[in-house]
This record gives sequence, structure tokens and C-alpha cells, in this order.
Amino acid sequence: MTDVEDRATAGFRSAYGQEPAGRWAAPGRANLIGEHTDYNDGFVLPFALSLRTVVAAAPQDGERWTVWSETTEAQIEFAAADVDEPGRVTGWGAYVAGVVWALREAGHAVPGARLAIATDVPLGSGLSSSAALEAAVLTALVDLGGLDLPADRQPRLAQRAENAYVGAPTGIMDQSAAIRCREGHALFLDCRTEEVEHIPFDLDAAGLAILVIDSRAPHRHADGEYASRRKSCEEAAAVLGVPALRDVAVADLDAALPKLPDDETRRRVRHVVTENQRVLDTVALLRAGRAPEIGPLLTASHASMRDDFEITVPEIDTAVEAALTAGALGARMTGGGFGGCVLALVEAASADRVAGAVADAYARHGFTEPATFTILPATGATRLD
Ligand code: GAF
Repeated sequence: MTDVEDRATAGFRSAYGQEPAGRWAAPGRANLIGEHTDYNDGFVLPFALSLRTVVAAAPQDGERWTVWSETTEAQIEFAAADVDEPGRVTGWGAYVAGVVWALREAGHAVPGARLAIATDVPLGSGLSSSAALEAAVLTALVDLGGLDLPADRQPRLAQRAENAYVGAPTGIMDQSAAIRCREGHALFLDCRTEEVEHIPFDLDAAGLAILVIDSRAPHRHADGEYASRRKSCEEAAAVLGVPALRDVAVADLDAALPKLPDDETRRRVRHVVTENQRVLDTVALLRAGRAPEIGPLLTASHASMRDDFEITVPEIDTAVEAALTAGALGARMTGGGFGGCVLALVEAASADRVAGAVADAYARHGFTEPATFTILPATGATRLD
């Protein structure tokens, strides 16, 4: 397959018979640690992938947007009236229309445009292909229209597109990662204040690698489960009399848990509160140049997602266990859950061996063979040319 940039350009030329005015790219993300903490006003530590979504675009007259997608090999068109009525544009087009809608709602004069989209971010694998699409389209439209919307304000707008237009009640992590990450760094984000710190995460220098194991597990009721976890967290915060679970510290847990109505809610709260602390502990180790020591925190995060937040599936747990048995320093599911990918922190020299051990374990269980690859922290959304 040709390079994603070339595919976007070729798609643009054949769809519109003209040259694009420019090309913009935004990455998928992996979250090193901090899961389901973002909508609890907490802390996350994602980094961008070198797998990207590329948008080739040019302005067109009027308030009309024409979009060709490599994934569907289809072209859609919508006008301002379609955009302004959420629900009219559906499927993958809703992510594009949602961005136009959110920009217009925030008072920006969005330029009409022709867009062609190609991507290397696997869809439905928990690596946030949706935020990559939103971020790539958003940066393209902001640039084409010369809109006054600095990068630090873009994630909230892209999140609004996803929440209010697409209808998925997600937090701010994925859009922040797609827009604000820096190459060679993880993004330490305070989801309440949106303050960020770029934490050096030089895997090569530490002799380490992050192995991604795509579980290939079909998503099982993921949307409803995500929404119900979020609701349960918000209800728990209300019972505890705090604005969000971020305001409960690990030291407060023993006093807080008995106030909650049932055991399930207590487990949900324990996950979020301890996960926030694990993010802070991971950041402290990375700041101190002690990357190999974060492994146990990653593994503890996984156990918390499996036992307390209950968002893992057998394929995912099998991948984590097999990776750890084969010598990974730590391993955890990344992303919203119910499928998706596992990250294993490994000595660089042992990445192939760990990948092989996971594939063997999958074969023993009769699971679909997993896809495995290593990744390095890459850059957030950019204009290419
Ligand atoms: C999904 C959501 F989009 C994020 O906002 C975040 O909540 C994540 O699941 C879980 O940490 O990726």
C-alpha cells in the first residue's frame, strides 16, 4: 500500500480533478496510563502514534463540504442546513460534519471545502481513529479559513463534536492527544484545567519498546458500557459531595467507600481514584528518568480495569498475562475497553519473543491471531504542506 499522504492526495485528485491546497495529518493515540479518568476531571498520560489520518483539502464556494473517504471509497456532501441539524449526517461523515457544526456553533466562519481522507489508524482497535479524523479535519478547516482557534482550545471543540453531534459521551483525552502531543514525549494532561506537561519518553535511550497487541476482540456492547461507567462515576461523585471523582484522594478512600450505595459503585470509584494516583506515580518515575520502573504501575492499572472497573475481555486478559509471563516489564489494556489493544512495556531485544508468546497463547485459546507492532511517541496534528 502506498504512503497515507500519497493516498489522500491521489484520492483528492481522482474525486475532484484538481490539486489540493494543502494536506494536514493527525495521529491515533495510545494511552500509557490513566483510563476512564478523563471524564472524572482526572489525569491521563497518552502519546501519539506514527499511524495517522491525512486530509487533503481545498476551499470551495459556499457553505458546502464534500468529503471523500478511502475507507468507504464513497463521497458525501452536506450543506450548512444539514450540519445545523444533528442527526442528518450519519456514519463516518458525522465526525466531519460534527467538527463543522462545533466550529459554527462557536461562532467561526467555516470555509466551504473539498476534503479527501486516508488513514493508517486501524478502525475500532481502541487507538482513537475517531479523534484522529476529527483533529485532522479540524486543523485543515482552521488553516483553510484562517480561523482564530489556537491548538490548546481545539480539543474541547473536537470533543464537543463527538459528544453533542456524534452522540458519544467521551472525555477530553483522545482529542487532546491527537492535537497536543509532541514527538518523543507523553502528554501529561490535567483534564480539569487542560494544563499539559510534555514528559520525555525516550524508549530507545532506555533500551525499551512498547509492544502493541491488537486483541482483535470484537467490541461487545462498548457504547452502552462506556456510558454506564460514566454515569456511575458521576452519581458516586454526587453522593460523596465532590464536583468529580478527581477530588477524592487515595488517602480518602477508606472514609469514602462506605458512603457509596453498593459494591459495584465502590469498585468503580476505587478504580478511578487509584488510577489517578498511578498516573501521578508514573509521571514522577518518568521525570526522574526511571522508565523501566513504571512496569508494575501499568500492570496494576490493568488489574484495576479488570477487577474493579470491569472493562476487559478474555482476549485482552490473555494477552496481558502471556506478555507478563514472557518477561514484559508491565502490560495493560489501553483505551475505553471491551476489546482494543494491549500495551506491553518490554526490553527492546525481547519484543519479538513477547509477541510470539502472545500469539501462542491466543492459538491455545482458539482466539483470532492478534496483530502486534512496536510504537514510538510521535507528533500531534500538523500541516504537512
Ligand atoms: C475512550 C474515550 F474516548 C476517552 O475519552 C477515555 O475516556 C477513554 O476511552 C478511557 O480512558 O477512548
